[in-house]
Amino acid sequence: MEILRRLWHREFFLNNLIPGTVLMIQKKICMVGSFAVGKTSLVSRFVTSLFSEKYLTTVGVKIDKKDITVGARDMRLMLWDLAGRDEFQDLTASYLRGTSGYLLVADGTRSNTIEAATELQQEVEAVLGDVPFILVVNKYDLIDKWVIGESDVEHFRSKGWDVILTSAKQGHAVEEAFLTLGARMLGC
Ligand SMILES: Nc1nc2c(ncn2[C@@H]2O[C@H](COP(=O)(O)OP(=O)(O)OP(=O)(O)O)[C@@H](O)[C@H]2O)c(=O)[nH]1
Ligand SMILES: [Mg+2]
Repeated sequence: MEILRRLWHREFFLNNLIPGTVLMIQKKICMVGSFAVGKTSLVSRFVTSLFSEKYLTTVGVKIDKKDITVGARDMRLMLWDLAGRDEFQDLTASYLRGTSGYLLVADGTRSNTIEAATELQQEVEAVLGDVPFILVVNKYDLIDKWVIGESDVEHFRSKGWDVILTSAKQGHAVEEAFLTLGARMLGC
């Protein structure tokens, strides 16, 4: 019995010494927002540095992972890229289970997507409670066609929201959005 106990302690000790295994914090985050705002493109830019002009709508959910470092801490993000929706559905609630934070994505060229984001945020908060999220207004490369202006962004910032303007196409501020969410989930 004593030998077994010692062996167990040795295994536990070794496991905890291997970087990236037991000590790695893992967090599930969700991409939430209307259709075609660029949720999949943001994940793809962040994980593989690639972008495609082709629109392939997401069916159900696609899960990716990416390891990041926030401060001195390594963290594994499990990225749940949900199908676009303007309204909350029961399905969303089941996908959200266990989520530690989310990117609420809108398309700067379509005002209805920011309205949908505001409503979705309330619905998601009703399920998850007060977990960190970032409002991501995407397609910054099309700024000339944006209908979401400075005052709208200020409005959300004045509510205490983090707002980040991104372009999945050009890679602008995409990493910043995910890393900021990572930092918020660690309470930074
Ligand atoms: N110009 C520009 N186009 C973008 C950007 N991000 C995404 N797109 C385009 O917008 C379309 C939709 O992108 P997706 O990433 O599939 O959007 P989604 O939110 O995942 O869509 P659903 O899965 O249907 O909800 C595609 O044609 C992309 O190429 C961007 O930053 N700039
Ligand atoms: Mg998608």
